[in-house]
Amino acid sequence: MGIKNSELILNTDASIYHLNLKEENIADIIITVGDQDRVAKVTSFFDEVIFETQKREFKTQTGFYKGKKMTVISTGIGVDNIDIVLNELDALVNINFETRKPKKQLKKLKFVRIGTSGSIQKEIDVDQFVISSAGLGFDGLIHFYKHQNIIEEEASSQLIKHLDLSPNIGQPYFIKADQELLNHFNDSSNSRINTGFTGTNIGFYGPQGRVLRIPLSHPDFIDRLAKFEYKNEKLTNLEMETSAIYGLAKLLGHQALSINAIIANRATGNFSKRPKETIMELIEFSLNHLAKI
Ligand code: R1P
Repeated sequence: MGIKNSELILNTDASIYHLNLKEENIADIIITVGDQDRVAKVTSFFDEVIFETQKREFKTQTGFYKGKKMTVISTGIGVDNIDIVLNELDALVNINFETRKPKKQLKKLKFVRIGTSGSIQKEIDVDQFVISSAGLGFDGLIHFYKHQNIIEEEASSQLIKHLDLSPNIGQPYFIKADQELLNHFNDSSNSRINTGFTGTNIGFYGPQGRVLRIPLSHPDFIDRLAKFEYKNEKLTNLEMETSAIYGLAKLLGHQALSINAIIANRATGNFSKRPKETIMELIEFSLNHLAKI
């Protein structure tokens, strides 16, 4: 018996439930962005767009950039949406929708997130780019799946000790980027590129140490994160998707890399004066590297 209708949900046109996509609609290279309006910004560089659809916050366009087929999809905000996007895109290529069973020959997709983020290091200022060598998940998503050997145990336990969070917050974990993609994008001749650990949390305010009106349970959270070092690498930035993309991509056998435009610096209190331009520049940088893959 195949996967039940309640678990692998298909629409009446046989597209997958949330994304409204069929296998033939997507490329093997997938660019994820948070903001649905960023999809068209990415494809504004394309030679042509051959497919597009949208359901809820999940907008998809597929086309060609310098002759290479790519799909751009918006995930909306947060790891809960990443669970949907990664699982449904994998299902499109690796589950036979007729038999409702996993295919024998599994396909490997390349995921590149082009996101925005806040730096927690003074020297990584606004308008810089950060490539995440690892995602640090505070979300717990990965623990709902059976997993082995995908968490960097030593780094995670050192950080847990260093942060000393109350037990009701849960235990953060490091998951590495795909090494091949990391090497490909890590352009040392480009002075805007930084690499480091990216913290992924389940909220924008308290979980990233921001105070508007509600005081924090751990007021020194960001300071402690900024001081953490493991094998000469620091926690560079905070956002809301990377660790989940890294974790699910590893579990499903895909490659993933997250690159973020720094639009806020939490250490100096600055916000970019040209966030739109910086994001466009990161998109161009990412596309040019993807074209050479
Ligand atoms: C918060 O403003 C959102 O922006 C960042 C965060 O990860 C979160 O999704 O990324 P995106 O600009 O890619 O959405």
